[in-house]
Amino acid sequence: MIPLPMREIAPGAVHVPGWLTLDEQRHLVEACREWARGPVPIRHTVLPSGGVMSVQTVCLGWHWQPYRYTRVAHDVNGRRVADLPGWLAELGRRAVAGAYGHEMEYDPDTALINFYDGQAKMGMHQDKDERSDAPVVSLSIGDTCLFRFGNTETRGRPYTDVRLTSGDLFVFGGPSRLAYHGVPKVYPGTGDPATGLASGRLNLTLRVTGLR
Ligand code: MD3
Ligand code: FE
Repeated sequence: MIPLPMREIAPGAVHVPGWLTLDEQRHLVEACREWARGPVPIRHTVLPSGGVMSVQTVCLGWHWQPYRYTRVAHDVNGRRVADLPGWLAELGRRAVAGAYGHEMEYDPDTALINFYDGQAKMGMHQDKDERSDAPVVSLSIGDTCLFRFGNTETRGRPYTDVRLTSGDLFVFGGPSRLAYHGVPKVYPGTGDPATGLASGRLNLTLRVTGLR
């Protein structure tokens, strides 16, 4: 399939379709499988409201639990999360340079990896637990999803709906960093099993927490 051209959805929000090679996707799927096993296993995050997220999440570098980052996963098994490998931070730097068209300082210290089965989704939210305005890098692998990119004021309209497919890169920086966004739907059976993911969708986000 011929990838769509790169597109700036909103100031600082750049979609780069087909950015990851099939080999890179395979490597990331394999790595995610290993991280999902531990030291802090992948799980459905429980919200303070008592709700349970439908996506399953594993974290590197820092552990995210609503709504803070810690080194130790108190809400899972009390173990320290795995380090963020240097090669993944380097991939993040290449991603930002690829999307913005110039090299810049970018040193992500956490990765949040979400797995979506056919039913999973993510409601509209802002990511504001980080104390840094550095961009968020998002990498998608597996089934296509509907991604909803909103505005910084409300959960509702105006928003732009974008299909994210396997290998797509999205970088959210500048004024887009605090925009509401969500994943209303995944389309089961749309991924290429050659990635190593037989079903479902993986999303990796790289972030700078600003914590130490
Ligand atoms: C826009 N993940 O982990 S990735 C999340 O596909 C999250 O799993 C979704 O939202 C997913 O918080 C969407 C795209 C994304 C990620 C972070 C953002 C968009 C963003 C941060 C700020 C603005
Ligand atoms: Fe988010």
